[in-house]
Amino acid sequence: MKSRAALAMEANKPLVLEEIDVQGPKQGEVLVRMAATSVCHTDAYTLSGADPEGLFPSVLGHEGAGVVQEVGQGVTSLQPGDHVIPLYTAECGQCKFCRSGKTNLCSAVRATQGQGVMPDGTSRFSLNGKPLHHYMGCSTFSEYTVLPEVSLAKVSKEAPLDKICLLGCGVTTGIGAVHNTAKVEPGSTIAVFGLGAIGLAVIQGAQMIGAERIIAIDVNPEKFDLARQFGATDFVNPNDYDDPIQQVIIDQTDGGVDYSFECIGNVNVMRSALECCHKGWGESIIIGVAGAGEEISTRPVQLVTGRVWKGSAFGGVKGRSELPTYVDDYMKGKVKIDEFITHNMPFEQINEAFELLHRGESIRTVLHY
Ligand code: NAD
Ligand code: AHE
Ligand code: ZN
Repeated sequence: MKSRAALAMEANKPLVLEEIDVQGPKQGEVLVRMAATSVCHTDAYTLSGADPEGLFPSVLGHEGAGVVQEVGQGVTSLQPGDHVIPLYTAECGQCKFCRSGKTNLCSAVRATQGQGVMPDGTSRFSLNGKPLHHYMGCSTFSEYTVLPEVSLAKVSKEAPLDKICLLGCGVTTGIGAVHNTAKVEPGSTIAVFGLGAIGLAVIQGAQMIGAERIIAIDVNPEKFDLARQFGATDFVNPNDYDDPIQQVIIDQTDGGVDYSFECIGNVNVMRSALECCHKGWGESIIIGVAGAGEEISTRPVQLVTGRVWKGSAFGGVKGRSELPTYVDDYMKGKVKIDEFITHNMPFEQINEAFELLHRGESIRTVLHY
């Protein structure tokens, strides 16, 4: 079938709108019509060429929601008409990772996903007979996309797809990092570096848990208003200080925070986020994604004296089992999503959505098919 799509033809160039060919679902696969997709900073990162797994030409996009059109042979858990959220972190329930009870990082389709193909090693997308790569197992920048069954969470049909698409990455990642990875306790003091959708979702998660002080840090002070609405109590612009930002936070918190979250993808800030944690128990969670070849460093004494460095992918959330509850919680008013959506546009304006994100003018732009 034909599908409207925005193609990443080469690094650092705008996406190109094309009508592509999409093959039907094979064994264990599902064809989905996306209703809406948003743009996460990770899409911009891969398009920039900094992602060691970035492939061109490809169909990017991983934060979407849609409706099942057709299922391939052997698919038992989904049927046409089901409402679904694509998962870049699949959940097969059977691999060593899924059975461990220690991680959400399923291994069922991760290797082929990173190679931009379906689990059988081939692509379902093509343009003029030439294959296009899939992306993060989702490729939500095509109206019709094909995913493995294990990469789809079935959710309530009551929920608006053009809102819950944000649960495909940003909102879930931030809330999950607080609840599952850090396991923040009520009364904690936390620092959040970077106030895009991820940082704001961390703030939301921390407020849900009853954190006492939530320090919001960004070099763009325009982000502070929204951070306050989500529950931040303190606001710091590193550019307002001569001291290193970790020292500023330590001075403001009687020795450091209980938990910090890096939501930018800057390895220097990752160091600051670790070092602003309290001696003896402070934990720093890396959520931001850094470019190829970049490395983190700190003095080992930072860890010897009790600080802990951790990372979080998709907030440690197991998508197929847990996302339906996030959707229900949104419908009950327990999880905020609408507040992240600063812009709505037709899908064809997707390059504008990237520009807004780069200029720091949007939190999330929802693109409607
Ligand atoms: P965003 O661009 O909307 O937000 C980033 C924020 O960081 C901006 O407000 C910007 O002003 C701020 N910032 C930039 N440099 C800064 C600095 N030196 N100090 C303080 N603030 C600074 O991005 P986003 O969509 O919220 O994504 C944030 C990061 O999280 C990206 O690296 C993205 O790839 C990553 N991410 C990771 C996961 C995961 O599962 N680990 C999931 C989603 C996104
Ligand atoms: N491709 C990059 C890794 C990128 C990365 O860390 N991705 C996050 C999700 S970002 C969503 O916006 C993630 O889930 N990582 C776990 C995984 O399995 O990749 C690289 O460096 O190769
Ligand atoms: Zn993302």
